[in-house]
Amino acid sequence: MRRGFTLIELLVVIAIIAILAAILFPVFAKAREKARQNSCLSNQRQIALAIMMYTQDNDEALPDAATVWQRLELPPKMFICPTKGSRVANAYIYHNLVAGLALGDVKEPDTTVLTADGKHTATPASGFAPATLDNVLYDPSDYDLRHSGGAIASYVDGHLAWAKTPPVYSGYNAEFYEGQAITGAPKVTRFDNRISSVDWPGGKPDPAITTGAFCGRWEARIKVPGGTYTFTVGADDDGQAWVNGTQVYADWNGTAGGGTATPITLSAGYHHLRVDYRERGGGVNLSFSVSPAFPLLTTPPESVVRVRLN
Ligand SMILES: [Ca+2]
Ligand SMILES: [Ca+2]
Repeated sequence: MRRGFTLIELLVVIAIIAILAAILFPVFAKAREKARQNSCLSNQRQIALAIMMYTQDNDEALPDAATVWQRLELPPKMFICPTKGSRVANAYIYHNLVAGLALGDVKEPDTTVLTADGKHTATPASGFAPATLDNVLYDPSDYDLRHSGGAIASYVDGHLAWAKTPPVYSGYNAEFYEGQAITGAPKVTRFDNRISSVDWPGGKPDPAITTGAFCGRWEARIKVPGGTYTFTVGADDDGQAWVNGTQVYADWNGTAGGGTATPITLSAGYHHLRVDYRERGGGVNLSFSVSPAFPLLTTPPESVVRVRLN
């Protein structure tokens, strides 16, 4: 006798199919996102390459932020991230703090972002005028964390990586000297993300500095919006700061305290900053601030895990 499916059997089959679908759909969705991510990665690789080719023809200077996107002769589809959707004509951002720099001035090309997944319209923090160029990376809030909770970025050395929070260029060339004067060859040279004694275990900037009396010097090429700035070195003993050779903070009197800040008006663009610190002994306390603050000096140090993609 021919027998059809009972209602129960039919329901069981439907339930099994529903369960399988529930298990597999997220897998399919992830696979689709992975494919979109790969397409985005490939776009950014081409964009980074185009920027580097332009740089080579431009006396080794990176393009400026205002015109970078017009200069890249790439098909428009290269600027579309499939995850973001085709309505956004350019889903990428170019790092403002490397814009216009000579390649040789980028001290850590392997950790310095060139381009990244960005929000269509950059949103610099208030007060950072002149500011609102589209598709420019001003600060970490401009990253669009659209790929698995993170962003893909290209770096100045040519590699690409995914990170939850890609770093923003920020740092100083630091030198440390033993003794009370900044003379001769430094005992330690390194790259610091900020000027502060907070990270110094036992009050020593480096294990190579063994004496209680030592000096530190930090130098950076800073990029600022035009305005009047007040630089302050908080030092328990002595600190001083110079911008383009003009002293903007003075406290080199050999005793605790005693600093005077002289505000300086700076044009928009790049300036040279130098900060000196002298520690005579006892407590060690160093801080540095600029008012109004600007991104180079306020970005937190890079401590993010990056996943290299090429
Ligand atoms: Ca002093
Ligand atoms: Ca001291």
